[in-house]
Amino acid sequence: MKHIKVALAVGAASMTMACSPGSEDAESDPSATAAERTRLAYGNLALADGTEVGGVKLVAEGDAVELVVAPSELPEGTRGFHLHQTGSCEGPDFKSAGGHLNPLGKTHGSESEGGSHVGDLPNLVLSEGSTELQTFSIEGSKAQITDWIFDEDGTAVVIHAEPDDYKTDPSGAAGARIACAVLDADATP
Ligand SMILES: [Cu+2]
Ligand SMILES: [Zn+2]
Repeated sequence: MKHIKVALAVGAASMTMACSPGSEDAESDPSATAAERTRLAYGNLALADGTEVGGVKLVAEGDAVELVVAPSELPEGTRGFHLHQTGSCEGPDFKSAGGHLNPLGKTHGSESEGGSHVGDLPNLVLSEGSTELQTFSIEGSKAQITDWIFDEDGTAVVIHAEPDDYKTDPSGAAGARIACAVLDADATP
């Protein structure tokens, strides 16, 4: 009997040990990471001709809100990247998305004196064929940001042809709008 008890104890110990690497695996598994975060919205990124070029996902982790970009077949380059004030992506110019999301009435860009817009994000740097996820922090509390993003007319995510210079008001001199996604709280990837 004593031998059996020892064997059981060893068995239990090895099960516990087996669980530890298991939970580390879970942390590196993107779907498990997504489960720890709350998904607030999703949007399909489309070019002017309607071609889908990936997706964007708005997630909350505690009180922090992040925008995760999953590019797919986006042209390489360094590109202005913003939240725009209207959740509308009518091609080919995507003007329907309006200006940058700016609920606090600031000027454009982190290098401007009265900056920056809530919707101002760092340039999106894309290499050829990259599908690597890129994560951007949005400034503000979760309650504020969700109020701003899910206002009556919604919010869009826009990718531009040129880099944002982080100072030219109101658009960062980022040129044409080449891709757009509407953030939809009910959409799924
Ligand atoms: Cu923009
Ligand atoms: Zn701006």
